[in-house]
Amino acid sequence: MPRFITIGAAQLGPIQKEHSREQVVPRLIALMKQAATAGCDLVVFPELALTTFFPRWFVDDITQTDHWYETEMPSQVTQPLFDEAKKLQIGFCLGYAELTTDGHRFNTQILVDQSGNTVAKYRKVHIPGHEHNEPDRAFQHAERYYFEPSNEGFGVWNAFNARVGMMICNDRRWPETYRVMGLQGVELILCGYNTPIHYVPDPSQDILQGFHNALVMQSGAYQNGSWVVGVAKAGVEEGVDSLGQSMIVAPSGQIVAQALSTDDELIVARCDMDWCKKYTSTLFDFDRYRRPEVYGRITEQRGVTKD
Ligand code: CDT
Repeated sequence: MPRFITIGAAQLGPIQKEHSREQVVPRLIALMKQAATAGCDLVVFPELALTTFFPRWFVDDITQTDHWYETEMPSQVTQPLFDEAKKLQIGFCLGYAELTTDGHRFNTQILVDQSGNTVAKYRKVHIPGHEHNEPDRAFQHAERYYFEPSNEGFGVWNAFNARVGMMICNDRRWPETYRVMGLQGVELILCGYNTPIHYVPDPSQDILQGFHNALVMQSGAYQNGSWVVGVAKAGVEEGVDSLGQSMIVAPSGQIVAQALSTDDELIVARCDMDWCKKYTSTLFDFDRYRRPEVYGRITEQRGVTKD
């Protein structure tokens, strides 16, 4: 009996600095309603979906930035999203900045089921960018100042009648991310991202951003026999252009749906979780073919050694 999940990737256009959560949440609800009309069981929103991508500014006193973070989820302002999900019987995945009661700051993504209950929380593991102000840059990417890396790793949860994992933005560039989930039988990986196009120092690399975005998610999907849903916050936000090209990738590595705009845009695919087996029971039958005894360096060392 095939296990289909109809999934909506709800790309967001820019959220400017002055846009409040009270303005953003109705945008998310509008996309959620579109997804429900399209028959979606689950709708996926981007990384830091409630605010502008604030790590582009450096502020000397981090406590002055608390307003960018959520201290509770749902909160009064995000509760309508949970209520709408319950009413429409649709699940969702949402990225936001989390400030815990004991003062820890994480880049977080949650999975909420069709009853409006949070069933999983993931905190970003690979934190890119820099931790100090770099005034020579046109804009900052100070994620390492704003967020601590999670040590909780990559969980996989039973949800939506599938094995579901999550990753956030830069995580998608690392093969280890997918493989750790692959080893837990993942069938569906949900990923929000904010990818500035002009961050790379060599401008000739700008045109490769879209290629690399697709490359990592397509290869991660194929090599682990999993669906991957990558969802962007796109367009020109506070003068910084960010990649769109949100996509849904099949376990074959093929892109089955892709956003065309850099605005709020929903793309949809009907995803058969049993397609995963075509890869995980043949070429990527881990139990049969993997050789962990010769992969020790992957966990034993961080950087390159040449001796
Ligand atoms: N948000 C995020 O992780 N963005 C990174 C770009 C970082 S450039 C320092 C990405 O991998 O897309």
